[in-house]
Amino acid sequence: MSKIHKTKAAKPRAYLVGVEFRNNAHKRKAALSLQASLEELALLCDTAGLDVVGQMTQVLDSPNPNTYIGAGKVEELLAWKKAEDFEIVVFDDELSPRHQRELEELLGMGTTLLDRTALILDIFAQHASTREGSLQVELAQYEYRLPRLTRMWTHLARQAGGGAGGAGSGGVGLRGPGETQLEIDRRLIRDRITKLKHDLEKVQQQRAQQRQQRKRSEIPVVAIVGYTNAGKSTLINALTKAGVLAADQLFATLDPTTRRVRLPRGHEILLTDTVGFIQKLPTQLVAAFRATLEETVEADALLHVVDITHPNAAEQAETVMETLDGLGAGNKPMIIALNKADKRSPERIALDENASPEGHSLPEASGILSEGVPVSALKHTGLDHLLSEIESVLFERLIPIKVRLPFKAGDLMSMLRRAGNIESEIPEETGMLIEARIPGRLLDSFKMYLIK
Ligand SMILES: Nc1nc2c(ncn2[C@@H]2O[C@H](COP(=O)(O)OP(=O)(O)OP(=O)(O)O)[C@@H](O)[C@H]2O)c(=O)[nH]1
Ligand SMILES: [Mg+2]
Repeated sequence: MSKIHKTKAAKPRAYLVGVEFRNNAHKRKAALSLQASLEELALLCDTAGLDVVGQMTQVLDSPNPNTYIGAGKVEELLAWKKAEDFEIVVFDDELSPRHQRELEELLGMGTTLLDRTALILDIFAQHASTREGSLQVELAQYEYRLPRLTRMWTHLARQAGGGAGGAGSGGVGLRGPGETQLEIDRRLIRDRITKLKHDLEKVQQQRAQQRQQRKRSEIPVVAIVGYTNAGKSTLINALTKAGVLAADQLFATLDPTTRRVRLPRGHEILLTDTVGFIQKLPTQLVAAFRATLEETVEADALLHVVDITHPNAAEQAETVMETLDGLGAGNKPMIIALNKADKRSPERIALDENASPEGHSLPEASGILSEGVPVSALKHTGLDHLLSEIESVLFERLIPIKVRLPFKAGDLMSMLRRAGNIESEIPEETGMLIEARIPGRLLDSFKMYLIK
């Protein structure tokens, strides 16, 4: 195919590279197989507007110190570049700054090298719609780029300078004695990072205040969590007419939306839809999105939405649980929605039941999924059952707890007497050792003092 036929509207052509390590130290933590992970990478490319034209894989003991993949594989990659005429190469794992540099040099100008992290950051940048969202993504992007800054990226530094308090008007007169352009670029980016953090802090104070108000209103907050594209936004729309964008894209939602929902037996909750998770979620993103993720961390309970029709539903649920643990939200009361039940035709279920263990992962294989409520957010089925389950977890079913409450926590003591069942109280020097049963919505209030 000749370049002459390419129009401006043609999507950039991308080629994927995935590596599996035999050596345990380099093994991926995520449970997905190499092929499943590359399929997900292709979806990420699709969401980012890239056209995937091919992929290569390699099994290695450990990464090549210079080029990540072996020298022979680099040759093969260059040959494919000639044959397929792609302008972007995407690695499925995060490349170190050194690997990035070496590979960029070998690929030459005119080929952009991305890794999974850069791709996810790019999608977030495209989808950010609020000021807070944009600030958070920009911060994550600069944190990612700073150690990887090469001459190729000096234009980015100039953009960064533009926002750093007027310091960036061409950089003329800024150059200190003996400072190279690269050093100036690094400094401008560091300045920009400082400024972004400062701006974010201000925006986030507001959010924290709103959350505080919600807490005081005593209406329990349920955060919808789940793998990206599981149907979280479709579900909040079905339950509340929230009007959140739902799309067959990864990371369609970045900014939290909260709506009030009345449960079947009359209790009320606040339901929050927020950003989804994915395996190998970039650490810079988790750090930058701390405020957004607080919505999840501070919730009274979690509604975990699983796309039960996905071949890797169990691994995805596992990834979500791991991410929640990492955020310190792993022990909250959880209601599981097995979504897209409308897609599970009888044939499909039969297929799943005969699947080999490493082929289609049976969702049932993952313990938590056996307790889920089948729903279809799209067709509005199972929703009453789901709401009823939420109501019972938050308000009706009692959870046994053991807490050491200091005397100064008198408000919690009276909360226990009012809404819980106290089973034993043992006075100690500084407080009370208490065994009680409480409704799930109160668990979060006691987490500081929890023994069991
Ligand atoms: N068949 C079927 N499709 C669904 C269902 N729920 C959601 N979908 C589709 O799944 C895709 C993703 O839905 P979203 O609601 O945007 O998913 P999300 O979890 O909010 O995804 P992100 O915000 O991108 O992380 C959309 O194309 C929805 O139409 C369902 O119950 N059945
Ligand atoms: Mg969404």
